[in-house]
Amino acid sequence: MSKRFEGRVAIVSGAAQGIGRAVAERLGAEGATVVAVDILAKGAEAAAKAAGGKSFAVTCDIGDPEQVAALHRQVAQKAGKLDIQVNAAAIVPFVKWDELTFEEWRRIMRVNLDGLYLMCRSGSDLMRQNGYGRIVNICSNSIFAGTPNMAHYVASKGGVMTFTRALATELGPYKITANCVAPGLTDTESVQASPHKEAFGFVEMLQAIKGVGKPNDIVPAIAFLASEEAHWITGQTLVSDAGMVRW
Ligand code: 4PL
Repeated sequence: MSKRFEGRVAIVSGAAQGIGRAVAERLGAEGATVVAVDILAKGAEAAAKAAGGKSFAVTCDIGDPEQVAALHRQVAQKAGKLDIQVNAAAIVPFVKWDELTFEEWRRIMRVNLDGLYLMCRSGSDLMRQNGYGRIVNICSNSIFAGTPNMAHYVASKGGVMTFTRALATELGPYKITANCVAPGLTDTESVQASPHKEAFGFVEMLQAIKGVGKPNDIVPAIAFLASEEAHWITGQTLVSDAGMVRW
């Protein structure tokens, strides 16, 4: 295992499960001090332990401005800096169009888009003190496919992509990159807990390369964009979905 993240401090949100958990483990294995962030306290603790070294957990609802501010204050105090932030925290809903309400729309926007903004706003303020930074936001190939039963999620992830473009512009002067990875349907706890799990066969039919996507299939794209050598790439969205969408 190469050690691309020795000496780096990396926040991973949504670290309790799924793609976030796999990223936390990989960054830790490659030498990073991982701040494992999740609203699920036990899961965040387990992820920090799995990441090893001086990694630690912070319980945080990313939709709450005060909790996000407190998170970054704690990182500054305990780790002294912030080099990398992988924003994987998101809610993956399954709601039939006829049952979608404004309240449900807002529940998803609050975390997937408002929460991402809050994390990037205060995380990048901390990175600017470094003159270095890597932000990797987790998008979804559903923004290209228009995946059913999650119109609000698709809208939130479209916002993730376009916000990341603007963020790249704003943070370029500080040598901070901001990019997205857009996974396809992936075998995570959130997907297994929802009717999305019934879609694996259909999704596989559309993929250029056959198989069921696992969190560790997505990790390499994220780790690359989080690495020092990806310095010439910013504002981009990299699709990692075995070729389900290719347009
Ligand atoms: C193709 O991001 O990208 C289902 C559930 N199917 O969350 C997703 C596809 C889902 C997706 C997604």
